[in-house]
Amino acid sequence: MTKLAVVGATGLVGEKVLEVLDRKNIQFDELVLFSSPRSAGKEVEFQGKTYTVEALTDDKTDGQFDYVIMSAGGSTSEHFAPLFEENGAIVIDNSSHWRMHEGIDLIVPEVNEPKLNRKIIANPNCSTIQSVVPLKPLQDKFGLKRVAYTTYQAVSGSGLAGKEDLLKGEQGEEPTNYPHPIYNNVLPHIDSFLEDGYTKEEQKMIDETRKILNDNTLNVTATCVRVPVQDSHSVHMNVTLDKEATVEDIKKLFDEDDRVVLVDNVENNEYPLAIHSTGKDEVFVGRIRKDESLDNTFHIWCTSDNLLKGASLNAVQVLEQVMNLNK
Ligand code: 11C
Repeated sequence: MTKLAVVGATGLVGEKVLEVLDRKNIQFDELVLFSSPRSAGKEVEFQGKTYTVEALTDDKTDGQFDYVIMSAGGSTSEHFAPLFEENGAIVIDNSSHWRMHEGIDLIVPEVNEPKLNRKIIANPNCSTIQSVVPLKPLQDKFGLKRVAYTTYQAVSGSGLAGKEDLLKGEQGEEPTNYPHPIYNNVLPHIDSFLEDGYTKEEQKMIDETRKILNDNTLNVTATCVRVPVQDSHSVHMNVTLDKEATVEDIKKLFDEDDRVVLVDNVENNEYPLAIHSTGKDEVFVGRIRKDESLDNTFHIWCTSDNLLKGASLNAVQVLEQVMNLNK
């Protein structure tokens, strides 16, 4: 008998988690849906059954859960994930709270496997997830020396509030989520600023890339930018390899690797696009070029659906991975 809880079931990511659980036909016997007190009582349809969403309270963590997927923000995860863990569940957490904690696995199933020293597994940041998927085959074949990211992130990364700000701008209204209008604009600012001038989002990409690729000495830098796009993040990666490679070597590697989809026919204007990534599970790569200004360095353009591979799909893939480990 397998019992699963989804926390944050009525949020943008939570709704997608339910969609992906259904689409991938993940097998479990009992499902409980939790939300904030504000959304408690809402009814949600799943596989022909109506579920009433419950407010999560401390006593409900003792519900004999085997697995819990949480998409409810950092402070909820900080408080409730250890309670679920103490009560025997494996928790897959979408927030940034636990990612860099010692002993907590930070997992992208195409790249690494949980060690389960703790029963909380962190789902990485959406931009990091789609980036490490193509970086892994490069790391294995050629070694990585340096990665410089520039991101072009969709407003759905900020949840419903981000989508509302874009809509407000379209209607000539002032933003309420971002500090400036996102409509007709580009904001070099995601999450709060740190003392060194980087944003938390940039620091997350740097730290999480090193942790997932298991290389604390990898040189990584990032500039994270919000663009007026509804869904799907685009990431430019400037990657310096250890071993000599050509553009053709990299294209061949990506073409033969199931973990990414190569779209790179510039003569037909074909390259990865946010609008083609939305609603798809895959990570798309293209515009592979040599950076002639540095030794053994390449440009790569990468797109993926931030709510799917960047969040819900990755969480459900982690669930499948741990269910298989537990078999
Ligand atoms: C964004 N990447 O687009 C963020 C959303 O660390 O899980 C996810 C934040 C996180 O705003």
